[in-house]
Amino acid sequence: MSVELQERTEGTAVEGEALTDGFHLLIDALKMNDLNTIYGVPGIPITDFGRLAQANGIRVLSFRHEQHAGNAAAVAGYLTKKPGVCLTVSAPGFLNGLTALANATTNCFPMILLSGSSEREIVDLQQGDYEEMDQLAIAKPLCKAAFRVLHAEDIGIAVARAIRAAVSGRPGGVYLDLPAALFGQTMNAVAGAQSLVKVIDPAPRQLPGPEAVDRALNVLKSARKPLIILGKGAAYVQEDETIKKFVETSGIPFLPMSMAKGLLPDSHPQCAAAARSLVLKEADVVVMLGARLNWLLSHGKGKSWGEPGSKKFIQLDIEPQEMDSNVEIAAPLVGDLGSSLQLMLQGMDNSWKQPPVAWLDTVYAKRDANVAKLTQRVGADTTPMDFSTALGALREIIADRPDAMLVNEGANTLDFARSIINMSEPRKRIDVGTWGIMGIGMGAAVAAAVETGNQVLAVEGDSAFGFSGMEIETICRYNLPVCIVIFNNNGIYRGTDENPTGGEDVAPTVFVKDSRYELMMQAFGGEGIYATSRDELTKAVVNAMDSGKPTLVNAIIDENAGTESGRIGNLNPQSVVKK
Ligand code: FYN
Ligand code: ADP
Ligand code: MG
Repeated sequence: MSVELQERTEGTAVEGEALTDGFHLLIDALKMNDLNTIYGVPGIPITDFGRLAQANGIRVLSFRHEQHAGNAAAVAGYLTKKPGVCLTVSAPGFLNGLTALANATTNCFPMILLSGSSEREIVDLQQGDYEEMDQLAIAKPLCKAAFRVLHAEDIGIAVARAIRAAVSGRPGGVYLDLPAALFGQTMNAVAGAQSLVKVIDPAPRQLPGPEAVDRALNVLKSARKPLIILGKGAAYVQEDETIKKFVETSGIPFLPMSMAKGLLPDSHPQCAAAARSLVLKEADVVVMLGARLNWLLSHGKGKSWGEPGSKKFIQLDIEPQEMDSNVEIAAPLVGDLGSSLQLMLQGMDNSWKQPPVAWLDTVYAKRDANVAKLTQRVGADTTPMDFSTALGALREIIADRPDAMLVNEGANTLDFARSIINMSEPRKRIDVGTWGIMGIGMGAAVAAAVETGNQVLAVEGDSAFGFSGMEIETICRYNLPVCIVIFNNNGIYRGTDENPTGGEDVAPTVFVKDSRYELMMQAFGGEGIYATSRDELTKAVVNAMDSGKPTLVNAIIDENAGTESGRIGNLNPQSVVKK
C-alpha cells in the first residue's frame, strides 16, 4: 500500500505524487513472496514495522526473547520449506536472534533474521550509537548468507536474495541488516512496486549425473548387509512417497535419525530403529539419505561401526562438500533427494534383488527383542514415576493422535522419549537437532501450532524448559493448542547431587525441589496441572489435547531417575586429579 504525499526525505515533494517507504516496501516484498508470518520481539527501531506489518495482513507473533522467536522461525522454515522470518531490534536483540540463526544453519533449516541496526557512518566510526554494533560482520560467519540494505529501492532485491539464499541448495539461515533510516526512506510508489521481486523457483531441482547414479546402484547391488539411514534432510524435502517407494522397493532395513522418525512409521516392518547398534556395526553398505556422518553417527567410524573399512557408504545429499566429510564416500550422489531417488528407482527394475534373508532375519530378530524389552519397561506404573512410566503414558496418547506435533528436549527426557514414543507420520517430531541445543522447546511449540494448526505436545526436561519457560505467556497470549509436559526430577539430569563442601549452596545441577511450574501457567490464564502418577498424567494430557487449551502439566519424576547427560555421558571429560 503506498503512502500518500509526504515531504520526501530526499529532494522535494511533487504535488499529488504517490509515495511508498521502506516500511511498506519490506511488507510488500514479504507478502509478494508468501511470507505472511513474522516471529519477533518489538523494540527500537522495528516496533512500528511490526505494527504496520500486522495492519497489512502479516501475522506478527511477539515473543519475550528473540532466541525463541528465532527458533520458531527456523522450525517454521523446516515445516514449510519457506524461510521462517524473525524480527529483532539491534545489537542485543540481534545477538539473541543469532543463536537461533546459527542453530538453523547447523540444522539446514531455512530462516531469515531481520534486524534493525545503527547507521553505517556511525558504526564505521564507532561513535557510540544506541545499541551500536557491526551486526553484518558478526552475522556473516554464523549463517549461510548475510546482506545489508541501505536504499529503499534495494529492498525488493534484498528480500529476493535472502529467500533464495535460505532455501536453495542446502537450506540455512540468512541475515538481513536493516539500518533504522531505511524504514523511513520514501520513493515513488510506482517505482517502488516495480523494484519488488517475486522469486522464481528459489529451490531448483538439482539432478545428479547419470554416472553417479550408476555407481551408486552398482555399490548397492554388491551389498550383502545393506542399511538405509534417513536424516532430517529426508524429512525436510517432503518427498515422502518417493522415499517410501525407494525404501520398500529396495527391501533394505532403515534407521531413522530422531527428526526423520515417522517418514516411514516406526512400526514399519523394515524399521531397524530398535536394532541400532547391530545395524551400524554389521552393515556392509550404508545409504545416507539426507543425513550426515557427524557426532550423532560417531562420524562414521570407531567401534560402533565395526572393523575399519568394513563399510561402503552411498550418500545422497544436495551439498557436494558434505561428501567425504568424515569417511570416504564410495558413491556420492549430489542432488536434491527427490530427483536422486527417482533416478535410483529408474535403475531398480523388477529384477532388483532383495537383501539376503539371513541379514533381514538377524536385524529383525534383534529389533523384536529390543521392542519386547522396551514394551515391558513402559508398561510399568511406578510411583514416583520414572521416565519409562511417564513416557509409556505419552506413547499411548501419541499413538492415538498421529496428527499431533511432538516437541522434545532435555537429556534423559529426550533420549528416553526418542525410543519410547513411536512416530508414524513425517515431520511430526521436532527436537534438539544437530547441535543438541537446549531451549528450542517453546519456540518450536509455537511454530508447530502456528504453521500446522495441529495440537502440540511438548515433552520437556525441567532443565530444558527453563531456557524458554517465559514463552508460556506467549503461548497463552495467542491461545495456542500447546500442552507442555515438564518431567520434573528436581534438577539437570537428576535432582540428587550434593555440594561436597557441605556448604549452603546446593549442587550446580540441582533445582528448587518440587517446583510448582504449573502455577506459572495458571498465572497467565492457562491450565496448570500437578501430576504425580501415570493416571493423573494421562488424564491431564488427554484433556489438554482434547480441549486445545494452553496447558502445562508438572509431571513429578523420581529425582533419582536419570543418568548424567542421558545417553551421551561419554562426551564429558573426566577429571583424574582427586583434590
Ligand atoms: C531405539 N531402541 C529401541 C527403540 N528405539 N528399543 C526398543 N524400541 C524402540 N522403539 C534402542 C536402540 O536399538 C538402542 O539399543 C537404544 O534403544 C538407544 O537407541 P537410540 O536412542 O536411538 O540410539 P543412541 O545409541 O542413543 O544414539 C546415539 C545418539 C543419540 C547420539 C544418536 O543418543 C542422540 O540422538 N542423542 C542426542 C543427545 C542430545 O542432543 N542431547 C541434548 C543435549 S543433552 P541398542 O541397539 O541395543 O544399542 C545435554 O546433556
Ligand atoms: P540428521 O541429523 O537427521 O542426520 P542432518 O541435519 O545431519 O540430518 O543432515 C541433513 C542433510 O540433508 C544435510 O547434509 C543437508 O545438506 C541435506 N539436505 C537438505 N536438503 C536436501 C535436499 N533437498 N536434498 C538432499 N539433501 C538435502
Ligand atoms: Mg531434570
